[in-house]
Amino acid sequence: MSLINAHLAEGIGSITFNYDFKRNALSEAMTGEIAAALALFTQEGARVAVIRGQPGAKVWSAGHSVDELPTGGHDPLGWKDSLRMVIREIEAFPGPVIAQVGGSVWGGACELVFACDLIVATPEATFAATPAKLGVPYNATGLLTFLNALPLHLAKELLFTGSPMGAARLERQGVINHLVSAAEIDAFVHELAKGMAHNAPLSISVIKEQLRILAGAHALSPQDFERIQGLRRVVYNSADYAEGIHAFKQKRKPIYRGQ
Ligand code: KFV
Ligand code: KFV
Repeated sequence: MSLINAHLAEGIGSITFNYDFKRNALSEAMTGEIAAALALFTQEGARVAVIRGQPGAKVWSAGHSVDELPTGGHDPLGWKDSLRMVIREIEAFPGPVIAQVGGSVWGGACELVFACDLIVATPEATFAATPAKLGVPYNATGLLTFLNALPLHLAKELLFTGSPMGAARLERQGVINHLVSAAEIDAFVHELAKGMAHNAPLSISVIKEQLRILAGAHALSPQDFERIQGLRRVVYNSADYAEGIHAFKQKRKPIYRGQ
């Protein structure tokens, strides 16, 4: 069974999540299919990609597959982690990627949306960034995605509370490009995509890559990098991290002790 539906027409590639029984969690299999679809779209000369949920789905995506967050001293968000890989594929896609969002968005799926080039959401969509609910030490490039998409205090509120934030508030802050009703969002996104698909693709792809490089141009000394990795290691080696993952699997509230 396919976890996504991929479709390419008029230079617009669309990826529709089809993994509702696990609430479109971004498992290795799921992110692998997204990456393969983006690669196929690139090969077929697609100008724009759209990532979307099924119409009417209550959950857009439940985020990283908690089953695949490693315990036992391994970095949960290392270079080869499936979420990290799919974020890089979205950034590397040579045209605009539009996130078309309805329903709730959780954890790493918030980052996936924020990594897209444009965001169109229904007024009912919500975003909850939940690493602090699970005890996960988010990684530096992942936080940079938040930092480049949101004002600092809004990013902190999302990450520290782990509570759902409504799309209207994010639209007012310029995080979401457009709020469109569920009845009209398909047609709206199609028009938006079509407009960009008719523009010069080389101009767009090089501007996108320049913006990525410029937005990521933060000098980090080897010492600071090692400090960040060391701090994160303490978190993923902690009893709290193991507790967060176990509690999720046992469908109960975690008890955190700060160690
Ligand atoms: N990973 C793995 N399995 C998941 C999952 C996830 N993130 N989210 C849901 N599932 C499974 C769940 O265990 C259940 O499986 C099925 O999907 C339906 O979920 O085998 P089972 O028991 O049928 P339900 O029953 O929970 O669905 P629902 O009552 O509709 O609630 C939906 C939702 C999204 C509110 C709930 O599933 C939920 O809270 N999911 C976790 C959301 C979350 O905190 N995600 C963050 C994951 S960690 C992350 O992304 C990162 C990078 N980070 O740093 O924290
Ligand atoms: N460069 C050279 N000539 C220009 C020009 C421009 N950007 N914009 C207008 N003209 C000339 C036009 O050729 C015409 O000359 C006169 O100004 C009046 O323009 O010798 P002509 O034929 O009389 P119209 O007739 O086009 O005026 P109007 O009907 O009032 O329309 C105005 C406007 C602004 C909507 C239209 O001229 C237009 O679309 N201009 C081009 C707008 C544009 O795309 N600019 C971006 C340029 S490229 C750029 O800035 C950069 C850095 N970039 O990277 O793309």
